[in-house]
Amino acid sequence: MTSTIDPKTIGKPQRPRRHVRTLTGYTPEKDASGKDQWPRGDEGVWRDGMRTVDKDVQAVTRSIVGHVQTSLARQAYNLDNLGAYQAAALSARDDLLVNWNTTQLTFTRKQPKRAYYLSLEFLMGRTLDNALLNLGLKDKFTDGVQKLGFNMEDVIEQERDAALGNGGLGRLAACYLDSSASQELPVWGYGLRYKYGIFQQLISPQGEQLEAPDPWLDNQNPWELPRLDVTYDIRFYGRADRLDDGTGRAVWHGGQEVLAVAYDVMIPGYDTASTNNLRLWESKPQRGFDLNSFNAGNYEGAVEASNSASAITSVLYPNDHTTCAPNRSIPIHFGKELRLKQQYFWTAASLADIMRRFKNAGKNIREFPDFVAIQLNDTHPTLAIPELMRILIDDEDLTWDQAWTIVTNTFFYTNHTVLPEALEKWPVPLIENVLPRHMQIIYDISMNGQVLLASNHVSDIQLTAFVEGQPKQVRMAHLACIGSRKVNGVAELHSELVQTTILKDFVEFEGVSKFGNVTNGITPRRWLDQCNPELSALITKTLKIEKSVWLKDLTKLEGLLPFAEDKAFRAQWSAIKQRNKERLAHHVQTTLGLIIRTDAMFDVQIKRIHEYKRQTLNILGVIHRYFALKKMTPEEKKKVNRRVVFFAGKAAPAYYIAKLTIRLIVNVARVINADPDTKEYLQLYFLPDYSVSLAEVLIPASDISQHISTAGTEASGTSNMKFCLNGGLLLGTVDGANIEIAEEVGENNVFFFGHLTPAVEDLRYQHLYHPVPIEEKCPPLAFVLNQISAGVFGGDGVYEPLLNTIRQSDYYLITDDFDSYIATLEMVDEAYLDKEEWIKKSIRTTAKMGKFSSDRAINEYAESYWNIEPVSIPTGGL
Ligand code: 26V
Repeated sequence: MTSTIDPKTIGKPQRPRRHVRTLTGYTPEKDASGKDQWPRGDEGVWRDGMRTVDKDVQAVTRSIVGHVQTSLARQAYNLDNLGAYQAAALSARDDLLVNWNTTQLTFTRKQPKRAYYLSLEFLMGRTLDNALLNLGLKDKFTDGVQKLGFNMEDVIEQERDAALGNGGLGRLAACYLDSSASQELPVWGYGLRYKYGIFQQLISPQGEQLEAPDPWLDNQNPWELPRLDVTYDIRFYGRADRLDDGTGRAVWHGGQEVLAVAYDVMIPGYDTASTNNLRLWESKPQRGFDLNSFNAGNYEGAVEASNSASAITSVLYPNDHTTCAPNRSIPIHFGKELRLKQQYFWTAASLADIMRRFKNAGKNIREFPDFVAIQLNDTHPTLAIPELMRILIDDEDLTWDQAWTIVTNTFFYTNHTVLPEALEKWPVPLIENVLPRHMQIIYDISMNGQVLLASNHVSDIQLTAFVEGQPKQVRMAHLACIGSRKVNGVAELHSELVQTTILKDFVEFEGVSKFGNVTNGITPRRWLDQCNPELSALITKTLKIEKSVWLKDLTKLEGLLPFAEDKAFRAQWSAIKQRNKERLAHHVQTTLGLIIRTDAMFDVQIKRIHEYKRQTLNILGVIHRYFALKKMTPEEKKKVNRRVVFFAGKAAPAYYIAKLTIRLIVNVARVINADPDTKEYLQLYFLPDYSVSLAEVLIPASDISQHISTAGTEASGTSNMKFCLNGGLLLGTVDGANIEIAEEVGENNVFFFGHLTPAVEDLRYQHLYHPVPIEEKCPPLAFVLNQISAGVFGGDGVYEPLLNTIRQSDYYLITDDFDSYIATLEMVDEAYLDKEEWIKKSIRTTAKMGKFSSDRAINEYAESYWNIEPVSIPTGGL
């Protein structure tokens, strides 16, 4: 599949065409002279001097109209969908604000222990629909908007995704915020307010991925509250002079100072007034421009410093990779000074803010860990460890030991990958230059670790925050581990791998009790109720309990199990899947102009494009199927299961092999979809610009989804949970959370294939030292590779580097898993042909997904790690 792209539009924000019209259904009151009296901004939510808790449809329309007039300064007579969205969002925001204020005031009064989730990524997606669901105002707004002459779905579609993340790690942070607020837990998120989120992906007619900026803030963002009064000065470079008074303190001075400005995003809980905060920092120059340079006539020099300050939060870094094979990888962070500055800017501003809040409460500094828990989302915020040491020693006059006790009782570290090329390492000279005081502290932490080691008679392990090499580098996972109270992975297998591979030495040194597991989760509000409203309604009707009950206790879904045996229920279940397929087909037709058949199995793989996730295995399987179909007689074809295969996902801009994979998919699609012999039985689509919003349309439509990473490489995966929750079956390897999903839903309801984790290392060794030609090892795969090389899908040799990754070291074991993959795909076909059995599997799968609610996961963090408790928030304001 290709989309036609006008090169002139690349890089330009996509603007919806405006259809201007008049607001209907609202008659303004008249004043004494007979003039129309339009309501103002927040009027709609106030009545008789009291804020109305039970906002009715009339109040909703009144408030929306008010915002059109005053906040947007637009005429009620000519409004487009975008204006209607903005006004509706501002109206919902009024309600959020009241709850948010109440929540924050309650925290300030009650002073509970709080947790802070530090994440460089929050992949929030759209907010309006979620805010209305959580506020319980969805129906009223839908009616109200309709009364005003608009359609709620169209209005919701106007919102741009807040795409401040790369993938799973960022979306997990967003799900955790939703669950924290829903569980009434005092948790704040801290991140960066990137001017540009993850790049927009365009696909050229040749199938190349092109990147364009994501100007998500171009339309005013109604969900953020600028806090121009909440600012901190953040220092870079300069000098750190140790004081020779025996205290170990130092003075850090000179260099560059940048201003951090806070923007707050309200995070409403579901069915509660509890509304938490996500604080995002923007970088700004301390002064508009440098007056000395300006006065000397050097205007360019005058704005240079200001540009360099603003650059810090200008763009989200794509999860990048080198073009080298992972076993020959070079450190990805070499020279990425701006990324280091982002990390420090964000952790320093967040810690300063946390410290200010703590001090305002009037507590003794020694009590810090009794009131503050800080979760490090991967190693990105690890600089918070030396930064807190710096604050405690240099500013608060504590001794090293006192400071270290506080630090190691405050931080918690979650690891999200064991892939060697994704582990952060920073060159020592770079840190020394940008953060001289922190480098001193990191050296001291390392040295203390060595001393402790020696005193524990541990001699043969390399426990240090550093690796040797030129230049020396700091291994951030080691620093995060040594400075934290607890360390966890994100699924059982992965947590085990963390302990036996990258942090093995620390387990020996610090004891196994420091290490744990919290299996990831997803919020059922967005990933079932919002994205699949029909299924949600059927579940509510069937369970005969309030929606708000099972959405807060997802294990209640087990009540669906007996209905798998009920034929009429199965018919309803399957009709909903069918309508979701049609909804997806409609979406593809309106956005890309492509017609998709819906009388087929929908087979979906949507995630970042990466060798370890093995989109290659999937596309090679599709090609294999294509040639098998071409060989069939018309009679044989009649028995075939029809499949529509969907791919979506972005490749890191510098990841050459991943981009080639996209190109291959697009060009295979071009050939297959046009082939009259096969197109009735097999269709293939690459949907460009994967996003949270696109996932919300794709997931409910899927019959089967693919999670086929090389065993041991996918830490958890969370889209696997989303598909299964929506009654899609899982085709996967024995990896990450797939394993726990199978444990819950039963192995007979998932399709597993491939080698297991313990075999991987041996197989890689054999590839290198005892290679067997593919023709011998796996003839069907050899045939597929040869067809690609022969140019059946065009490309003129362009795919060779991709094919060579398989023909040569085959690091991700395509040649080892291909046969069992194909055999399992055939089992899937066979299973799908038995419709009734398939639907039973689908119902049982949904019914057993309770464990994977992010409410369960966040409660595990709250209880076993952070030691925080829920705080109930009164409704309707204080
Ligand atoms: C690394 C880098 C390095 C270059 C700059 C940008 C960047 C951004 C992120 C990362 C780390 C990526 C680790 C990650 O995303 N892990 C995923 O985490 C999910 C949530 O736990 C999990 O479900 C996925 O399996 C895991 O791959």
